[in-house]
Amino acid sequence: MQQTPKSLRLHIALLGRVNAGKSSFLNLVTGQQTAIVSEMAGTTTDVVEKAQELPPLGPVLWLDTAGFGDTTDLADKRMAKTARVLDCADVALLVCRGDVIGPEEMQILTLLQERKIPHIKIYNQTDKFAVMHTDGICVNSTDAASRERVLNELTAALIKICPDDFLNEQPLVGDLLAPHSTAVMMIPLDYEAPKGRLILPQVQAIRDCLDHAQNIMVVKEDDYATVLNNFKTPPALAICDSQVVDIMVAQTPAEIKCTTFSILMARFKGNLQKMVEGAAMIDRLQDGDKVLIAEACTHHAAEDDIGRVKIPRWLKQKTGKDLQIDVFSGCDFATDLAQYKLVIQCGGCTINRREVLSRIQKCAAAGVAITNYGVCISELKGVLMRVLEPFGDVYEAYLAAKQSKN
Ligand SMILES: Nc1nc2c(ncn2[C@@H]2O[C@H](COP(=O)(O)OP(=O)(O)O)[C@@H](O)[C@H]2O)c(=O)[nH]1
Ligand code: SF4
Ligand SMILES: [Mg+2]
Repeated sequence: MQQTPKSLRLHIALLGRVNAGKSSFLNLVTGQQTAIVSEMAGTTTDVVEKAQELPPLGPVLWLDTAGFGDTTDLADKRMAKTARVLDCADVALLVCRGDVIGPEEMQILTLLQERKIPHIKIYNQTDKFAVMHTDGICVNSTDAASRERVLNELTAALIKICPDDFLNEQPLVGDLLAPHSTAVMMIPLDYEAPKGRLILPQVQAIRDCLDHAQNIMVVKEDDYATVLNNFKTPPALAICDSQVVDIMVAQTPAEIKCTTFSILMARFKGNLQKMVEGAAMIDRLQDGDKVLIAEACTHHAAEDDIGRVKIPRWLKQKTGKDLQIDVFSGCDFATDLAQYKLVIQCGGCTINRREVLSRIQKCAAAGVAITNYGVCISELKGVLMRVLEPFGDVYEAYLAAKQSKN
């Protein structure tokens, strides 16, 4: 069975003090020995991830963390990893020993409040501790027979606190054209294309059109102009890979709206307006300014890598400025963001929407503009305005940002 990608799952963080029973709780709800359980404090070191189908909620990803209150030598490292979970958690479960709310639980509650992460209290070890509170779920994680009751209570509680943008997801493309109209997708198959398949944004866009009763024509770039000519009724939207956006724009009549897969993904999995406002900053870069290319994973960089080679080259050509361009890759985001004028974030195919939003928030807090690869490429190729036409508000915001900055 094809699994839902991690990045599209509801991320649920398990937080609590050491030995509260976080790992035991995970094992109970997944019905498997997913995480190591032990009386020794600090048994869970790295974050343990476990995917599960949790009907009626859908696909989720559990993130089992090291506990708060760990006094071992590795405590700081473990806590840094736990803190990173807060960047991507859509919701959290605070696992308590009985209903004890001590300093560790208070620390967690403060962190969750600061980051506006909704949470549920799990009063665990109810076989050992009497629980006086009623604002959570009472559990004995060692009692496998209680699994069904706990799952029912848990899913009902999760549905109540689940962020609205997760339950009522922004369509990827389906809201941009009418039912029964047609989208043309231009998909180049260069050496970077994976063998024998399409990449996730392309597959998701096709699926989203079908979900919205729309038709799709998929073409390679060489046939695009001919296929457009053959339509009796022009297509409602053209979508292409960012790398060929200039070819698409040059060959698409003005009355047909067009955009890129990256721009669709930036809207679906983040905040397109912020990314577009960041791109408007490119015109204002000066000699000596620092730009950060932020890759969300440590992928194998190709010789002509888009983030490490092409974007820096185009950026220097377009601005004519002597820019200092740093590359930062991995799930950590650079800490000293304030030194940069602009952050250019990768497509973030391995991270979820919440983590993209966390990165946008961190940039806002540091007063740094942020854009992403796809939006930046269209700006550097001089076609961003054209490919933003399908998005009324964002198009206006881009014009305003350009005017205010020139
Ligand atoms: N009696 C009882 N023991 C539990 C319960 N939950 C966890 N434990 C025990 O508490 C210890 C710590 O559990 P663990 O899941 O590793 O805690 P974590 O550090 O929060 O992940 C283990 O010995 C578990 O068997 C519970 O509900 N009842
Ligand atoms: S787009 Fe970002 S997350 Fe996806 S492979 Fe590239 S660097 Fe990794
Ligand atoms: Mg554990």
